[in-house]
Amino acid sequence: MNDLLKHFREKQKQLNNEKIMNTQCPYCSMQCSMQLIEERIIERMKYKVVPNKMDPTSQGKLCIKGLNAHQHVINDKRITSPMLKIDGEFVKITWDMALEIIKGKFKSIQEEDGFDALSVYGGGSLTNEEAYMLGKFARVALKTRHIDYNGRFCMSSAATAANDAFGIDRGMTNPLSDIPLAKCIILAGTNIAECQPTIMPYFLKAKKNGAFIIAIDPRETATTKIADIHLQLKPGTDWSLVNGMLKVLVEEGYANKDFIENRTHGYNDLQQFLCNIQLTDIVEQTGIHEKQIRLAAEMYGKANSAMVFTARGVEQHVNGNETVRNFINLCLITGKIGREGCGYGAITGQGNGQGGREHGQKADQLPGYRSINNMEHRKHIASVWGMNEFDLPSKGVSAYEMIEKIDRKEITGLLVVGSNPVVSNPNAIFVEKSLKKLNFLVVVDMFISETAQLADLLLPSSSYLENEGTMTNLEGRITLRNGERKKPGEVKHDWEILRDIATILGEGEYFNYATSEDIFNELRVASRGGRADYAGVTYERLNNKEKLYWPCPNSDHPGTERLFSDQFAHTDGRAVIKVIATTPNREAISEDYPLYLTTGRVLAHYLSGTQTRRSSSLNSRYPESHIEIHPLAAKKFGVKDKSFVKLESKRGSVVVRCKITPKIRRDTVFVPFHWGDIQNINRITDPSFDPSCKMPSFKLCAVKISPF
Ligand SMILES: Nc1nc2c(c(=O)[nH]1)N[C@H]1C(S)=C(S)[C@@H](COP(=O)(O)OP(=O)(O)OC[C@H]3O[C@@H](n4cnc5c(=O)[nH]c(N)nc54)[C@H](O)[C@@H]3O)O[C@H]1N2
Ligand SMILES: Nc1nc2c(c(=O)[nH]1)N[C@H]1C(S)=C(S)[C@@H](COP(=O)(O)OP(=O)(O)OC[C@H]3O[C@@H](n4cnc5c(=O)[nH]c(N)nc54)[C@H](O)[C@@H]3O)O[C@H]1N2
Ligand code: SF4
Ligand SMILES: [Mo]
Repeated sequence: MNDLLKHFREKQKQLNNEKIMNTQCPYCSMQCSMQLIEERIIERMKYKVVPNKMDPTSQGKLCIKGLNAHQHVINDKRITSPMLKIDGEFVKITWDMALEIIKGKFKSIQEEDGFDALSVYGGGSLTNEEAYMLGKFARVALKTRHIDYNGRFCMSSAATAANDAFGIDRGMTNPLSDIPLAKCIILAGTNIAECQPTIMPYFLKAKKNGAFIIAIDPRETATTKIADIHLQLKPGTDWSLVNGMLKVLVEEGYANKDFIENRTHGYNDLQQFLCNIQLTDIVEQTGIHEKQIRLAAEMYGKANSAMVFTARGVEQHVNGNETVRNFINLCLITGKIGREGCGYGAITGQGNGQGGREHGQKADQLPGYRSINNMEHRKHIASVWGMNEFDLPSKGVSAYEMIEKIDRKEITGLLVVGSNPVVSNPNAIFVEKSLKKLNFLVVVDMFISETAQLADLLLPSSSYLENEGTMTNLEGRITLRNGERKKPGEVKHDWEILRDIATILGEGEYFNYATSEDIFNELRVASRGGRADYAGVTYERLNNKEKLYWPCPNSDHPGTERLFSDQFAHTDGRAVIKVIATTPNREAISEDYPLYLTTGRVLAHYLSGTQTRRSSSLNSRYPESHIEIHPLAAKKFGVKDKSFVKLESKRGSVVVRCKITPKIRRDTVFVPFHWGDIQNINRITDPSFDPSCKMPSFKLCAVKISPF
């Protein structure tokens, strides 16, 4: 640029009142970074989004959601002051009044119903600092055991499986840069093309390098299109399909004897079990041809390097944990883990899906991935928090179980921070009915979501553009998001709200933070020595653009890009192979309910849709929900393309637009879950859950369909 041009540009910036904000997308686990350029042209604001070419994860790419994320931030429906419900209407009040009301209500609930009658419900969009603080707030300021978060519905089965198999749970065991090095890739129940779009170039590069890609999904999606083989199985049968692949791998000599002997336990039992199962039974269970099972196994077995990825398609089932274990078995019996281009990844979902599950907003957990039932862990955290370990409450119950407790009036007060449970919990009609029984519901949000509509008190929270803090991406890499935009109106950051509530409850001394960095520095000490050790991560190192993956135990430590190179995280250094033999007890199809329903996402919307339905560019792409149904099933049940249809399960019904497509199995229908009210698909989903981790069966229930 010559000097004259530079001068013009500077003048233009001043005249136009241009503001450049560095930020990160608030949506998925890729956490793509970007600049938002806000320009005032006379009275109108103009926005331009520029991807960050230096971003080591997104490599200068953004998807449609990232490009339009700011639209919800500037939406005039944002709540900008506390609001109290009076005679069914929300009325603006001051923060002082709001805090006084909270103090009065919380104290009376504690006195009348006990400390555990108050509960806290968090989310994976919160920064690490806020997730950490929420856990501390529940235990220290409210003295309740009842805290859980939406990650229960997201990562819990994969987390349990990884902890049990490897001794540690970090979504991906390898950095993204390992993907192009893999010669075979399994994508099971993951629709990355719509859910983490900027990860796609890594897989396309792998394909260019000769990788054989195996996709496992009951539907053909933008992701399965890149696969060399698509196993379009019956929903909920992945565990069995993998048994077939394991059997072929063992019989064809692909088991890695050295690796099994030196680095694992449990192979002999698996080998014996596999001898006794028949591929013909697996073909029957899964609907996948034997030739395809053999081909998938052989391609995985003979590849020098290979990676296995799972996501919610295989995880959100009553046996999600076991299904993930079986996918991990593939890596363990072949020794394809802990090396370049070899590993496992549960592709995390929310922006801070990874960090949000490490620092204590889960019912059984303390910061640094510590356990609340472990005496040593309790002692460490109590000392960091400056309290007596015996005053730390014990383990609470999972998110949906908290709703059940609310229904039974064992919990009478609830604080929701960053979730919309009325849309995102299974069996939503029951959830809404239960929340209405609460004595006091406080919701902290940017909008009046379906859950916020039920609140007694609403507190306005800041957006991603305004709130500084760290997020941990799908690789386990910690990123620092700036918060350069001024908060509108009376809005506060979640951490400020929690600090102010703690203070009015008389517990302010434990929450004496002035910045998010103050909280992070305490988190570092709390996580020190834990499984998710952040002790060596500092704002300074992150600002200097160091690429830090946890564990990072001290400030000289470079962070851990690839896990399990020499040993696993169990005390004996070995991983555990497990036989997955049982048929899960899931809702079966019948004459009355003849179709399988599975649920998921579309590219333009995010989760319960609170944010993306308030973004004009995103909402115009998908203004309403739809059902994908096969042409033969549509004919059988007399439903027409583009018409409204009624979909019913034992629990309720929804009305959605019919989309006839040959891309889905004949026995299965698919509905996304981004809408509320009569289009809320969770009105009909099955709340049965995996006993080990309490993951509900979002991906499978029995339904019937009829014209509306
Ligand atoms: N656009 C968009 N992106 C998102 C999100 C969003 O809401 N919208 N949410 C974020 C979050 S929090 C998450 S957790 C992730 C979720 O990311 P994904 O898990 O990839 O998304 P889903 O669409 O829920 O499910 C993935 C696939 O599983 C398939 N599936 C359903 N049942 C089965 C089954 O029984 N077996 C197999 N093998 N596959 C099955 C579905 O057909 C679907 O294509 O996405 C993140 N990214
Ligand atoms: N049927 C079906 N149901 C599902 C799933 C499925 O696949 N199928 N997937 C499940 C999964 S994986 C997930 S992760 C859950 C997610 O479901 P939810 O927990 O409901 O997630 P969101 O829609 O992101 O809700 C976040 C709410 O918090 C607000 N919010 C966003 N950021 C912030 C913040 O920083 N602070 C505060 N205070 N508020 C904020 C948003 O405006 C929104 O109202 O849904 C689950 N439900
Ligand atoms: S939604 Fe995910 S892939 Fe898309 S821009 Fe945001 S972080 Fe990146
Ligand atoms: Mo999720």
